[in-house]
Amino acid sequence: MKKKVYFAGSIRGGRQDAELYKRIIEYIQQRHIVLTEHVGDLSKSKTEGLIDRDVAIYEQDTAWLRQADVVIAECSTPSLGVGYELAYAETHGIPVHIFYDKGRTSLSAMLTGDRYFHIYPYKAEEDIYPIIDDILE
Ligand code: 6IA
Repeated sequence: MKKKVYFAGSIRGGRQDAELYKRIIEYIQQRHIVLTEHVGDLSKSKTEGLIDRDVAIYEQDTAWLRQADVVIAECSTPSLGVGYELAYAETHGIPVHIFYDKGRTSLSAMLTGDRYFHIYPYKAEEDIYPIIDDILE
């Protein structure tokens, strides 16, 4: 069955992993629906947005989170927005799966210490995809 996936990745926290997000999103889209395709949109600048636009972004993203079957987050680049989304998903009972590159990131204890989250430290990008298959099967 097709699942609705909320993919979370850094935007204003820094766009250095945007290409990685794009590849993960495209992988998931082969069989499922990604509600947050813009997270992997390389043409969008991280500073884009005005305060009133930000209200619309917040309203849209939290509505998508409530509808999602699952949240998948790539957390190698720290992001306040992603951290907020993960806690929001937990509060709403949505399963949360978190990936990070253990060679370059030391994940916050607020994530690694929360037993609600499923956390996958990975060594190489190709390790991510079979785990995503298991999560979404
Ligand atoms: O604090 P951050 O900006 O790094 O937070 C990133 C997270 O918040 C992502 O997982 C998104 O779901 C959400 N988010 C942050 N900014 C936006 C946004 N900006 N649009 C949609 N979701 C957002 C509009 C322009 C953008 C495409 C560059």
